[in-house]
Amino acid sequence: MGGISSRIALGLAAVVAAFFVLAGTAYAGAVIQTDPVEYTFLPGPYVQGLGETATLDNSVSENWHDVVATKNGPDGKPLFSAPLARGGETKVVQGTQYLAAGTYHFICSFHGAGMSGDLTIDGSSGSASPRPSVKLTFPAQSLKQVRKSGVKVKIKATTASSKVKVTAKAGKVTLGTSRALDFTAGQSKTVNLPLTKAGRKAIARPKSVQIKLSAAVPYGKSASASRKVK
Ligand SMILES: [Cu+2]
Repeated sequence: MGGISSRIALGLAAVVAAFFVLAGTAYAGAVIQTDPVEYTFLPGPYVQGLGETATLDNSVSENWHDVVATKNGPDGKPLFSAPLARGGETKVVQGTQYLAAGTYHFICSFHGAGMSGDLTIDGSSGSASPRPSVKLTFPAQSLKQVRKSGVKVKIKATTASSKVKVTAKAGKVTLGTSRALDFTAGQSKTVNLPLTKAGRKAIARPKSVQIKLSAAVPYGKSASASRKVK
C-alpha cells in the first residue's frame, strides 16, 4: 500500500479533477445526494449542462427517497423524477435531459416539501435533448376491419420518444390501447389496437362510429387524431 505508483496515480487523479473544475463546463449530469441519516438532500449546489441526465445518489443513506420536480411538464406530470430508491441505491432522474437553462425546485415526495433542493441547468454548456414528440395518423379503414382486427393507427416520432401509449375511444368507451411503444427519431410504426370487451360491444351495432385517438407521450405533448369509421 502507498507505493510510488499509487502516489503518482493519486497525483494524476488530483490534476484531472482540478482540470475539470477549472474547465467548468465538464458536467456529467448532477449527482443529487441524500443525507446519510436525516430526511434531507445534501445542499449541493446541483448543476449540470443542457442535455445531461441527473442521478439520485442514495447510496450512503439507510432511508427510502425519490426526486420529484415541483413543476409539471407538457404531459401534465412532473418535469423530472427519479423513482423511490431504497437505502444504498442510485436512480436516474428522468426528464432532466430536456430542461432549458434555469433553476428547478424538487422534493422527495416520500418525505414531502421539507426534503427539497434545486437543480440548476447551466445554459452555457451542451444542448438540451429534444422533447419526445409524435404525430398520429388515422389510416382509412372499415368498421368491419376494426371489428375483426382492432383499430389501425400510424404513429410517427419526430424526435426520440419512449413509452408512448395510444388510446382509441368512441365517446367515453375505450376501444383499445397500445402497449408502451418506443421510437427513435423519425421512426414510424403502424399498430393495431386490440379491442376491449366494452369496445367490441360499443361498435357491434352502429353503422358508423366516430373514433378518437390520443397518444400520451412521457415528457412531451400529447397528440390526437379522429376519424368517422363506417
Ligand atoms: Cu425522502
